[in-house]
Amino acid sequence: MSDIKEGIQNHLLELQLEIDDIFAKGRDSVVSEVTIGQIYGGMRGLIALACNTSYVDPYSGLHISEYTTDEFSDKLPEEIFFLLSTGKFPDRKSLAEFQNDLSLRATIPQYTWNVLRSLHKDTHPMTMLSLGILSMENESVFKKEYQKGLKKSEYWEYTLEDAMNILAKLPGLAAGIYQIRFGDGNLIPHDSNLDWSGNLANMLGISNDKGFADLMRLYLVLHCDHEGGNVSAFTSRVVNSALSDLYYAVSAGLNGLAGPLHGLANQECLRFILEIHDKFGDDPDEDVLRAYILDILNSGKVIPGYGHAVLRVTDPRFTAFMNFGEANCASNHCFKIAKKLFSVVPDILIHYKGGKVANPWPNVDAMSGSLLNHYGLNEFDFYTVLFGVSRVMGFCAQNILALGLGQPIIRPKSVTNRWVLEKLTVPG
Ligand code: FAM
Repeated sequence: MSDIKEGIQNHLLELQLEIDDIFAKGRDSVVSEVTIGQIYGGMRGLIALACNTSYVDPYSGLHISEYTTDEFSDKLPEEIFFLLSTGKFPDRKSLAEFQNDLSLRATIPQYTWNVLRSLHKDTHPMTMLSLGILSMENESVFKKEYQKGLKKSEYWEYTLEDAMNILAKLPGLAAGIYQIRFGDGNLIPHDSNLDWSGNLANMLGISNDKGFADLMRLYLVLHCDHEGGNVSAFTSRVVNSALSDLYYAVSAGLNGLAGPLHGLANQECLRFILEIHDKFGDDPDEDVLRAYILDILNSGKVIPGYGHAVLRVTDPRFTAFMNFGEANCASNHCFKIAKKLFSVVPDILIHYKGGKVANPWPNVDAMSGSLLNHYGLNEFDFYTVLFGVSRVMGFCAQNILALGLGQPIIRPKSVTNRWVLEKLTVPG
């Protein structure tokens, strides 16, 4: 048995013991009540899911297992996937075994390239990523084994197989999409001497600067997971809970990530920064910037990169990117503007609409695009693909653990307006 599989098996036993303890202490205890406002308001704040890969504390941000963003941001994505799915970092031997296994599975079938090359030239790269994964669904090991007859306790093992196959192909798939959509269509081959993010950096063929490979590593680490209730992770879990295999579930999650209020926000952020650069140059005066921000707000638009559904502080992932920028691209015009926005926007949002903005601080997207721009990755439409490559680690880990814990199909109850009105007029 591979070390990652053994690690997941042990982790599942620990998690199951915790759940047994929780159930023994109060299976019927109430931890959250739902208001009518929440029913009509995106279920915000409703505690209705368990997710053990990561959690987001409103004040200290993303934690994977018990590690804070600061404690894992210097790792490799492979180590992060190990942590997400086993609850522990791998030792050197387990990491090498895992990397080798991924390398052996990296080849992408020709029919996937045929599908991607046949699309309209304006197809969004996120559509291509989602379709690329879906095109390989026939390869699902889970599906084949399920058709032969699988025990419920074995579901996670074949889902792990699918996860390994999908993860292994992602850097090549993303880089190939970049070449087909924005380059000359020639694919740079996978190099088994490079690690996962190193391969992505190399196959994109944008920059030989070591800083670019370092940025890809950091990017793929910081976007990996954000607990279970966000649009993409939840979508992926709902789809997989019907035992649609991981290819369907990953593709579905990516479709959610493609929305402008979720993963697409990062491309909006850089567009916004470049607009500021066009209007006011490299070093805009803070008062000019303030007036510009107020104009945008008064026209009813949001300030990209600011605000969050859960966080109530500056996103530690933003801080990690800002530190990277200070060290590697402090003189870049976009980085300088992103930094200046950080000193101007929160104070405006705190007072805007009488304090209605729940979180006036920057999220991860406020900085990431400026760093990509520094290394010459200027095709905004591609940014969410990088986010997606990373976030697939979270989708895979969440689904493996949920199946391993025997979680059932997800099926909350919806109600009609008439039902709600009756409930209000006839309490109880
Ligand atoms: N600029 C202006 N107004 C904002 C705002 C911003 N950056 N963030 C929130 N608000 C407004 C929001 O529009 C709402 O106003 P209305 O009630 O009039 O519609 C009010 O403040 C309360 O919203 P909230 O409770 O603070 O935020 P939500 O939890 O509803 O939404 C976000 C969270 C992220 C969708 C929202 O802050 C936003 O639209 N931000 C800009 C887009 C963005 O940066 N998205 C990135 C999200 C990122 F984390 C990711 O998933 N990649």
